[in-house]
Amino acid sequence: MKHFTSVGDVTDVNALVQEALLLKKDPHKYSALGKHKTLGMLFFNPSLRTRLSTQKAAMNLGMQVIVMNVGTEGWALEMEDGAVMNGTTVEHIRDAAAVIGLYCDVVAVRNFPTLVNKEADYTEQVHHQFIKYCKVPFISMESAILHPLQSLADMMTIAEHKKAEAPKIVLTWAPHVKALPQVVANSFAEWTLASGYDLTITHPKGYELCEDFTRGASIEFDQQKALMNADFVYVKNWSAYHDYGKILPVDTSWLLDEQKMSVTNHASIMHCLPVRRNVELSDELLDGANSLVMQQAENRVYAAQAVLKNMLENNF
Ligand code: SN0
Repeated sequence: MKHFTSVGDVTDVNALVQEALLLKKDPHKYSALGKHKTLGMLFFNPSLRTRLSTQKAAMNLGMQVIVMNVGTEGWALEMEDGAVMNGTTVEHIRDAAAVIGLYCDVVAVRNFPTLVNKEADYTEQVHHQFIKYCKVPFISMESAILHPLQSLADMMTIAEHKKAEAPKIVLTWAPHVKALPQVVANSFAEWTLASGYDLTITHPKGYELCEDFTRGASIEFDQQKALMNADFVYVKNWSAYHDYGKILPVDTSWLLDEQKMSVTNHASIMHCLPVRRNVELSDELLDGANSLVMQQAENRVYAAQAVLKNMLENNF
């Protein structure tokens, strides 16, 4: 693959999952592949797992890594082509990305949505400008709408823990104190469906996601009904997509507990982290025997490694 921005960049999702699982068994097998190749990681937003796991993945392949918090440490970047830059932006993405492309063999960027400008967010303007001007293979470390490295790690985790060929997977909305992106939910839906899994999405009315990512899933507004016989329950908050970026009033408690989970098929609990404990997910479930959150986090390394390996093999 040249770029990794969504499930659409992957020709065979299952093969990539299997490749990542093989790397997990022998992480240093390809430690010479990335010799003298540099990965540049650029962050407009905070990161813990994505930054450390992607850096570790690159190191396992023998790459060198440059990391920059461009959002706080770089010049204010202008994203609009043709802009007259007499305002607050200092450097055009055209110049900045071109320079970064000279220093790096692979460029990875994290840029969250504004949750204000739906149009700009859903066209992934910042990532597309980087791809256009840096000219080297590009990895999304979470865009305004998708988080493919997280979803690949989630597919690995499901593949490792599923007891049936066709498990029932439920994505449930969870409460939060803040307006969060739809990113993780969009991405999990598209990867789950592309993997051929059965997906039920449950959320309060008004929290419908963009159908481009959920077409093929069942939508159920009754959380308890959705949980019936579930094998995996993926928990995530998101703000409204249609009433863009808003937190809507919700009349029942959507916080999961052991009692609500009793109708599932001893379901595994998943969450991408970071998690607001006892707001999004209870301590009892997060720390319980069915929680897979640490396995998901561990798999982030091998998901990133599978993507980097594919890029190194196919572009240089
Ligand atoms: C991000 C999100 O997209 O939901 C990143 C998840 C990988 N999460 C947050 O921004 C959490 C912020 C908070 O205040 O809890």
